[in-house]
Amino acid sequence: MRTRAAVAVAAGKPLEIMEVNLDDPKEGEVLIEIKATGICHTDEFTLSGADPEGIFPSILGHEGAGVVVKCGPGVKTLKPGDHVIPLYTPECRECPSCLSRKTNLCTAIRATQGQGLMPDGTTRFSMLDGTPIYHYMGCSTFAQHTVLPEIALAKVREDAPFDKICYIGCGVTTGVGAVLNTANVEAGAKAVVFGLGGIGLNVIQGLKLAGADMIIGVDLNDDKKEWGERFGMTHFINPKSLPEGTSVVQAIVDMTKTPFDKIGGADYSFDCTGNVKVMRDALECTHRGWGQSIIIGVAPAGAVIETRPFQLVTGRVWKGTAFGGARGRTDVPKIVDWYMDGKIEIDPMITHILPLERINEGFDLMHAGKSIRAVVVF
Ligand code: NAD
Ligand code: AHE
Ligand code: ZN
Repeated sequence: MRTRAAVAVAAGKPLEIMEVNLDDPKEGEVLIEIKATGICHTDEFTLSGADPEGIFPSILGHEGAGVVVKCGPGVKTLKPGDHVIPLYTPECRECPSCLSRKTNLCTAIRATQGQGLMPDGTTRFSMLDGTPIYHYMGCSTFAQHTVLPEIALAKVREDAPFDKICYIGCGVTTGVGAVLNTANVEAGAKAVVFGLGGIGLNVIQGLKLAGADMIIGVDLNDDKKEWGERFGMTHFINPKSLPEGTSVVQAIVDMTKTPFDKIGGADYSFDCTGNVKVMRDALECTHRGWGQSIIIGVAPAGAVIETRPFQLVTGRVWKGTAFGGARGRTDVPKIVDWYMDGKIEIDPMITHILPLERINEGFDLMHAGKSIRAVVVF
């Protein structure tokens, strides 16, 4: 068939809207009509050329929601008409990782996914002249139709609006899950969130759910203060506004001291910037003996994190999380329920709705710090 897509033709170039060929789903695969897709900073990261796995031409997008159109041979758990959310972290329930119960990082198809291919090593998309177009994160939601393996689709309830629940395909689950699954934050905790964008605000929302007492937000953009407060942030720091000679680490340590605890430091911190210097601050502002820092941000090719090993010797813990530690087919339908039951918010974070033809404006809004999530509707 033919479908419409925003194609990443080369690193650093705007996406090009074009008709593309899409082959039928093969064994174990499913053809989806995408109804809505969010634009995540990770799409921008790959488009910029900073992703070591970036490959072009490709169809980016990994935060979608849609409807099953057609199932390939052997598909057992889905049928045409089902509402689904694509999963860049699939859940096969059979691989060593899934069976370990220690991680959500299913390894069934990770190798081909990273090469922009379906599990059989081929691509379903091509240009009208036959040039292959690569898949992205196994999802390619910047297309009106796409093909995914059955294990990379979460079936969700049919009364949930596509233009909101698409955000559960990455940002919401990543932020809320980092708090509840990865850090396992307890009531009364003091936490710091670095970067108050589409992920950081969901970390704040997760911290509120977990009953954290002190939620400090850090961002270079003062507009994010109001945004953080809207979801439960209790204190805001703009590192650029600190008095000369006061580091962001010192400011956080001072804010978290009490008459009883004169050491200070956050119980938990979360990096939602992808900046390795910020990651270091996020670790070093946590409490001696027990502080945990969770890396969510994705850093460019070649970037490395550093700290004095003494920071770890003295009990701080550095962790990372992908997709908030969520097992997609199991957890995503529950998060959709949380949204539909009013337990978590999504609507205010969807700041812009755009047609596919204007998708590049969504990237411009992100660069300008003017959007939380821009969502493309088909
Ligand atoms: P975003 O652009 O919406 O937000 C980033 C925020 O960080 C902005 O508010 C920006 O002002 C702020 N910021 C940038 N540099 C900063 C600095 N030095 N100090 C303080 N604040 C700073 O991006 P997003 O969609 O929220 O994504 C955030 C990061 O999370 C990206 O690196 C993205 O690739 C990554 N991500 C990771 C996962 C995962 O599973 N691990 C999932 C989704 C996104
Ligand atoms: N391709 C990059 C890594 C990108 C990355 O870390 N992606 C996260 C999800 S970001 C969603 O917005 C992830 O899921 N990582 C686990 C995995 O298996 O990719 C690189 O550096 O090579
Ligand atoms: Zn994402």
